[in-house]
Amino acid sequence: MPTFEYAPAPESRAVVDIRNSYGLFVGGEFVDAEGGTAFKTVNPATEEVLAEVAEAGEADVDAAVRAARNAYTRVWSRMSGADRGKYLYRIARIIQERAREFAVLETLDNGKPIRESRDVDVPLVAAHFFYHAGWADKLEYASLGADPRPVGVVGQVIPWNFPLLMLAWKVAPALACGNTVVLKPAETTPLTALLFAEVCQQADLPPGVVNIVTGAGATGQAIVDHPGIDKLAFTGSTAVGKMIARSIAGTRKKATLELGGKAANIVFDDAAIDQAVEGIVDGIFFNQGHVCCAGSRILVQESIAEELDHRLKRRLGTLRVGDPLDKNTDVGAINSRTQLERIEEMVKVGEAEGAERWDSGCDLPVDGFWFRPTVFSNVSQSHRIAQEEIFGPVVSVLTFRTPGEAVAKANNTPYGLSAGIWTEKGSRILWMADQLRAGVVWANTFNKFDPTSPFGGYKESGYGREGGRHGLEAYVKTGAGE
Ligand code: TAP
Repeated sequence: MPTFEYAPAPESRAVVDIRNSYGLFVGGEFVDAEGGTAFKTVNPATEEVLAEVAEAGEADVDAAVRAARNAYTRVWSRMSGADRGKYLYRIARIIQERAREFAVLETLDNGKPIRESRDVDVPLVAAHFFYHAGWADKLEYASLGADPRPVGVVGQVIPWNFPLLMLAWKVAPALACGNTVVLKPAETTPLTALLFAEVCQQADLPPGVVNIVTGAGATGQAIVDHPGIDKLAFTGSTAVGKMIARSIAGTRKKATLELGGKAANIVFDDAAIDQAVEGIVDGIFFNQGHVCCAGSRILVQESIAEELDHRLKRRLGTLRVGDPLDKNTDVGAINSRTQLERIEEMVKVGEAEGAERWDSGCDLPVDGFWFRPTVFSNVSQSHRIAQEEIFGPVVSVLTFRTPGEAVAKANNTPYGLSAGIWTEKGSRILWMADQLRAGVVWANTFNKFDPTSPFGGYKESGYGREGGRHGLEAYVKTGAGE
């Protein structure tokens, strides 16, 4: 099908001022790492080195935990909820004021289209801080239990797919409840967290309330193992989540784990089919499919499978893959070479298993890390591409005949993070939502996020909830406890 030609509409990167090198943010200041080691962060769309970032070792993590403890004991846990709320409102407003800067920086460091960082990530980040600012002085009315009090110093480790948004999901509730934090962003996407550190300075947040230590897995492990951490909040892969659960077993540390997913997006024969196609596109090609709750398995009722296949592929032919800073771009760059290799490997596995591979055939830029929107059909339940997370722009299509079969297939995965249902029938939506073992079920939509709504998984997708009133629970202790 012919597609419209667009003139390029690149967002200017002049709005961001990236330093050559960054230190760690500890006790309200940027400091050098003790060992003096650093790593580079690159723009995945061009492979250009954006900056050098300090790598925190155990001594740096220890300094950050001590700064957080100091701030907790002396200032933050003693402050009234209303006063804590004022800081959170201030942070939210500064993020809104600097929204364009954050969006461009996120797109440069992560590879996601500017359309998404500008219209989804950054507005949701501000919304999370506004929402939790509102809770700060109302915790005793949140049905959390008697006398809700902060837990203490919280260690937070986040992934690269929504770098600033995952920071907001972690930092906003922790601070609202009176905790202080030591956060590690992912190695490939540290820059917006470091810009957030500047926002903390601009908001005059008391030093040590937020500490940001950059580094790779070993830095994350040092946070997990530090005896001064009272609670851990982790988002990332199920494999690392399991390691963390093992590391803290037998300690007094509390933890919430937000892990992987393999969501079913279920399309019934009475669904508005073009809307369902848009929902599928949003479900798996949003953020290059680097989404834990991505609708990576389409379950389509057999009678409309052929029509859906035709319409979906026609639609995918119109997706624009390329320069993430171009406002016309639908699908940006894969976040890293490592992730691209993982996707390529899983696609080879799918072909070897006998599934039928199709891709949109679009041109790809020469430099950087790219993958075409890809559809696998003739997939069966036992295929690895139907069971394992690919975390890229690749979707597997399976069919079903009855609602019962759809439920059985949707639930047949080690994960349980999200699911989608497309049907005109309200009673079927309610019945399905009741049967599906998924933390979030969307009906006639997909990938909708809101700070007021709890998010989290069942089974190997982890435990604990983030967002909404439920998300506060992990950040308080109640009753007569110590
Ligand atoms: P991971 O390798 O698990 O990395 C997540 C974070 O943990 C990163 O900051 C990582 O550091 C750090 N880390 C790695 N090894 C660690 C260790 N031994 N101890 C402590 N921290 C450690 O995941 P990823 O490949 O970056 O992200 C993709 C995965 O995250 C997918 O499976 C996806 O489903 C999942 N995810 C889940 C959600 C939710 S909400 N459930 C959201 C986003 C992503 P480095 O990156 O610097 O190595």
